[in-house]
Amino acid sequence: MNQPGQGADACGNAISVVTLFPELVQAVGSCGVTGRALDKQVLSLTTVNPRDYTTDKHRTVDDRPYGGGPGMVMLAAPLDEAITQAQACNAALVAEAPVVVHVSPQGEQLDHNLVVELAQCRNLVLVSGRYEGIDERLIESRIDREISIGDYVLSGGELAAMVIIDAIARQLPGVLGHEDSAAQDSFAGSGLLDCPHYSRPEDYKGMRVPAVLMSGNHENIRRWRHRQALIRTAKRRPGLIDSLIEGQKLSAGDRQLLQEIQNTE
Ligand code: 4HQ
Repeated sequence: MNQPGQGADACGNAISVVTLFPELVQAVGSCGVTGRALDKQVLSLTTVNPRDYTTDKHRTVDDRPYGGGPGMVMLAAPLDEAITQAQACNAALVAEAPVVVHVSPQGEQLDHNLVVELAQCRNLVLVSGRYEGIDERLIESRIDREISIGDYVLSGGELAAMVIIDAIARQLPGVLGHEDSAAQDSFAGSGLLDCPHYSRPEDYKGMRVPAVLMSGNHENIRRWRHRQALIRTAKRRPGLIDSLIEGQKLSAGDRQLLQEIQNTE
């Protein structure tokens, strides 16, 4: 399907989003890190509107739910055609088989590990619904995986798709500079929350920058930042610490440090 020299290597990761609001989704590609990923062609972002795959005069994409109740359901047929088109868009750019994801509160919850996994998938179709959701038969027949960005309800899947796209983009090689590489992100290396950050001025309304950060002693600075990350994670997200201990991801030194922190409270 792909010409030699084209396809996977030339085009990086291909993401195509099935959405009734393509301009909303395209906005994620118009600035910042995600914009740079498109400019550098390590990412391609296309949108397919299911409304363009309707056959009736009113271009109907939704209808009332069988069994009654409030709201509308997105019809299977236009989505079916739109997914096929989205797969064709990606296939023109990458050789890898597509993974079709439905963004939905019923899906598995997004976290750093899932983002890394999705970033390794070169061919992603994100299906973003509106109204009460999409016909279950479309999910059964066309969706490989359902992903949620959290336990709350959005008015549509577009923002969830954009969250996923943004998180993937910063994992792609060459998108972030060396300084702020994704490997240095909170979660990535250590699985801990990030340490606090400071910039000029040294004194802001009487609040001073911690002296260690002004010391020029890089080993002390590294240790202080790591300690801060541990303290914050233990205080704010004790569950994260528990899973790190369970997965044997904390060094003896870190566990010792946590003991000390607990004892000094
Ligand atoms: N949606 N994580 C689309 C969400 C959601 C979430 C609500 C998805 C409405 C139609 N998606 N339906 N949370 O709230 O992914």
